[in-house]
Amino acid sequence: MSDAVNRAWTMASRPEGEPTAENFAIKESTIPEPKHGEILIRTLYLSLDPYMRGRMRGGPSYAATLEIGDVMTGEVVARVEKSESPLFKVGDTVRSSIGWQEWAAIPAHTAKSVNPELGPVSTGVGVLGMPGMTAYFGLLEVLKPRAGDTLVVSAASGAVGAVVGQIGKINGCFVIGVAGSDEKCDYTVNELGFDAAINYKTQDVSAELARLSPNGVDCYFDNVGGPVSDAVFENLALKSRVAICGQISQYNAATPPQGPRNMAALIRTRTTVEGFLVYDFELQHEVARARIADWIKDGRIKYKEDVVDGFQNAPEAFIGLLNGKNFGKLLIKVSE
Ligand code: NAP
Ligand code: FER
Repeated sequence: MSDAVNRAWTMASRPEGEPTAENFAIKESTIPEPKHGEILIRTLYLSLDPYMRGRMRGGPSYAATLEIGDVMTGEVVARVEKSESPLFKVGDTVRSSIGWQEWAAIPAHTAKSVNPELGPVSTGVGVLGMPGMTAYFGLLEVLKPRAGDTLVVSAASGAVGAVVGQIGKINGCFVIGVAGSDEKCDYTVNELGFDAAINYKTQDVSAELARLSPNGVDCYFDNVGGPVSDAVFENLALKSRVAICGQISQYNAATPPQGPRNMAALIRTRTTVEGFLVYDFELQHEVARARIADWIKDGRIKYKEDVVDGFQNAPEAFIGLLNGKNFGKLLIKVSE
């Protein structure tokens, strides 16, 4: 890689169904010079997240969607290489939504500082970043679990799910994870301390939930939708709560999503279903970040990162994320 060239991944075409390599194209440009009030940053880690599939689709969203030729949306952890601002000095680590890009000159006030004392800087877009915040607020502010509640979380070994289950344990819940392989299930139970896990690819999720929690599921943190959610809906407890965090099983659907199919199940149980966005709680993120950092130091929260080396590998890794190939928070390591 030449240091004189900045590379960015753009959306070359809109995917129909599962994205393919042809939907992405590299665009090269010269590395910019920061103007007054700007900083030049170099990406260390690019965060790959499921929401990016939605940006490629177009249609209504809380955020602008991508047009053909636009740089792929994304947040990076980056190092300040040049500074024309008193806000940051060379060598500082920041977070910024510059997209899938190696370098950028940005207004310094738009960068968020990453505190290296809280943990490895990669965690700034992982357990201490957007996914960690999502887990914290979706669980504690949307589901509001009580000690003794049964909490089910789907995509349980992933960036969000792993944190949900562990905060559930800290709050005295009986935690059941649902994940797509035995290895991921074993990890949630043996490493993260979940009470049980169900492999939705090989087990009957509804029957397993009925066996593990005969009094029903009080809280369901839904990351996936589709058949896994159908199975959970069959097992809800009276006055249960469902937080709709994500519906990843539907993101590659070529046709509009079908279902949820068994809404009638919610009548008898008087269930509340609530969607949320991590940004709804933005003003409280710093408090959550500090608490999660403390729990990591105390050994009460563990995290796993799936680090793919090389900027050129971003599209392939992203396609894998939508298929369950990642095991832990997916990151691209872009530079040292
Ligand atoms: P992740 O769990 O680290 O990775 C995605 C995982 O989804 C895959 O590893 C795979 O795990 C699972 N998956 C893929 N296809 C599936 C399918 N058809 N059925 C069931 N599971 C499937 O990703 P994450 O970053 O933590 O995100 C998890 C969810 O949270 C996503 O739906 C995302 O959109 C959502 N989210 C929402 C917000 C918000 O503000 N509302 C913020 C962040 C994330 P398995 O191998 O276990 O299938
Ligand atoms: C996500 C899935 C969906 C996410 C945001 C959305 C921040 C928002 C969707 C919309 O605006 O329609 O993982 O993460």
